[in-house]
Amino acid sequence: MREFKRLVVLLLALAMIVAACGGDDGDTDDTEDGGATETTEATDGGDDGDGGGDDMGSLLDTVKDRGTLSCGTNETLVGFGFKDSAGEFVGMDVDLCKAVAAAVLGDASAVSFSALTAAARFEAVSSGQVDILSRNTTFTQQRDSELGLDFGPTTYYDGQQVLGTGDLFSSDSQVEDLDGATVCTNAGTTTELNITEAANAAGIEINLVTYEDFNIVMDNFESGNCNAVTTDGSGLVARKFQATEAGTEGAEDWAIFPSVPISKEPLGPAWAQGDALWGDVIRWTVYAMIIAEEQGITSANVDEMQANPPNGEVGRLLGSEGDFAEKQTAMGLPADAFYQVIKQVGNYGEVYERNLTPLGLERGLNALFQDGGILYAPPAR
Ligand SMILES: N[C@@H](CCC(=O)N[C@@H](CS)C(=O)NCC(=O)O)C(=O)O
Repeated sequence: MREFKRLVVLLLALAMIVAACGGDDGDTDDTEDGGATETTEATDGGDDGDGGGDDMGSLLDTVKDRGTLSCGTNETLVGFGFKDSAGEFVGMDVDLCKAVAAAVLGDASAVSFSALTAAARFEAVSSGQVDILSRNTTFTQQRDSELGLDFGPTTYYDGQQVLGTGDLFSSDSQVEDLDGATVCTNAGTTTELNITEAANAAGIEINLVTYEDFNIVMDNFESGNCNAVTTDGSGLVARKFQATEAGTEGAEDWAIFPSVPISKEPLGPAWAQGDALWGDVIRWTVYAMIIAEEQGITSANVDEMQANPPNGEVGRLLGSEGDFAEKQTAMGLPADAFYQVIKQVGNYGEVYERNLTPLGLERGLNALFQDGGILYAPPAR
């Protein structure tokens, strides 16, 4: 019976992903939702949706038994998920997977990465191919409630913008300036619907063209087939950076606009719905990195901080000796889980500086709340 249920879950999830590839998964259009509704009950993570992941146990145990974390990420997005010339995955989303592996397994390198396109990423979660999806993925109502996913804390607050060549556009350009333009993006994203809505609101017509692979989107932009491309602002900054570094003609004049993004794109990790323990582990790994930045704990001083915690929160977070060693073990992790995260991967600020600062991305909204941003973690108490 369970096997049958799992098969139905998988088939329905597949059916919906195929639908998502053809358009976008964030569509609120009635027709598409009709297909998705059926999937709602079925893709609840393969369990009864009671938060226990009861059929299969928690992924926490699976990952511990396997000895590696399976992470779905991007391989073409510089700064977030990118496979470098040595074949190594690097970037902020990649570092989050390393942090989870450090917390659970004590080894940030115990990760097996799968490179996923936007259109393929959700099936990789529902089929169990990956334990965690960390691939510049926007937390949306539909993905959370209908696609069988749960989302963790936002690791990068983003918003959608447009990239155009410097001869036609400037940083002061507006959506209205896209009237009659061919605008390109990748399939299976929030991006498609947002730009369509923004064009409607501006009373203009655009010719929206989607490709599954963002490299193809950029090829078409560079060859002039697309007048503009649109996606998360961070992705546009990353692509402009990459093209400028590669000496692409005119790339340094490419314009990113409008200055106020057309959407909210809170990016963060996701996993199969209904596994409360696994959710706690991912959530608190992210929070630990944020709290570490708040408390001034870095990969360089974490040994000293663990040995002589300056206050209770630091002691609890790092699983220091004595009364402090309880918090992480209560959630099935080693007492020093977050010490390992900070030692091997770094605090949020270190990870940001390593991956995103070189692209010219300012902290902005992604600064700690006490620095004027909106990053805020609950207390380690
Ligand atoms: N955050 C959006 C968009 C995700 C997305 O696929 N973005 C594109 C543009 S940043 C991407 O990852 N492309 C890969 C690349 O730029 O190489 C979503 O979750 O739907």
